[in-house]
Amino acid sequence: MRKIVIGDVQGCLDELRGLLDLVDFQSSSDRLIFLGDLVNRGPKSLEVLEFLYSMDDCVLNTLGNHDLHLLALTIGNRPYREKDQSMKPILDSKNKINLIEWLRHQPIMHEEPASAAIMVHAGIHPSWDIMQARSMAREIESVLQSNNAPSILTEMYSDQSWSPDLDGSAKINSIINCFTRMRFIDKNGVCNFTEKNAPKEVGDSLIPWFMSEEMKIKDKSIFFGHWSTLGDFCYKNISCLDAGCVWGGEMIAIDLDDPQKKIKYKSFISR
Ligand SMILES: [Mn+2]
Repeated sequence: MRKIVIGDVQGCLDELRGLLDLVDFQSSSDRLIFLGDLVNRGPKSLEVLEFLYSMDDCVLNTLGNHDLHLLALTIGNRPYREKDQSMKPILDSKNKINLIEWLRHQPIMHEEPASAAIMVHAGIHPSWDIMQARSMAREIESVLQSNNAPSILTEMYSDQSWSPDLDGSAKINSIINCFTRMRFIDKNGVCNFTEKNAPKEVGDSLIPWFMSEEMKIKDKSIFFGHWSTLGDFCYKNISCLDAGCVWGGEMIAIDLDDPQKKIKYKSFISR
């Protein structure tokens, strides 16, 4: 059984179908692991969700910030705004409840033990070891699937960084931010959620989370998306698979058995 990992889709259904053709995807024997941000900004968010929902038994998605934003608009109390318009067809869909329930039951972090691989949308805080990362992920997943989900989803819009002394909603917010929004940290491990550029355009005061000398998880491959300005990028055994398809770049897939080989599909969107 092949395990195929795919970077950010963001409503780019046509490119996703093109990429699946390129890798000769077979739903009867292959598994797809998405790195989050299935929806928003691109032209066909509803169609992407419907397509993946229809293949539920061979698909999983590590939740991204845009996926959580969709949950906040539907089961949370986040008000709809003009910039959410690419997700309006989902909000108006007759199938909304099924699609949203499917999405809210997806993991925050996924592991493939046979490949010693971890998948997350944005990152894992360098100070977390694997046991801590697992327990944080399970905590967020159980909250998202609980009756507390509406308030958590409504309150998650903060730039709360990770700190071991947090508790309550500040702790929940910080864990969600690390898994789904993190790019840079400072030398004290404090997350910066505003800088979105590539590392070479950013001063020395900020480093990518995965380059931290404090990085506790060293013996596993980590695959993440979210960082389109970083693009197709590897550092040691840590790989970014978001090459900004929705911004006119490419969508990337890898087979976990041969992760060095990137399969790329050019976006139909012009830059
Ligand atoms: Mn993202």
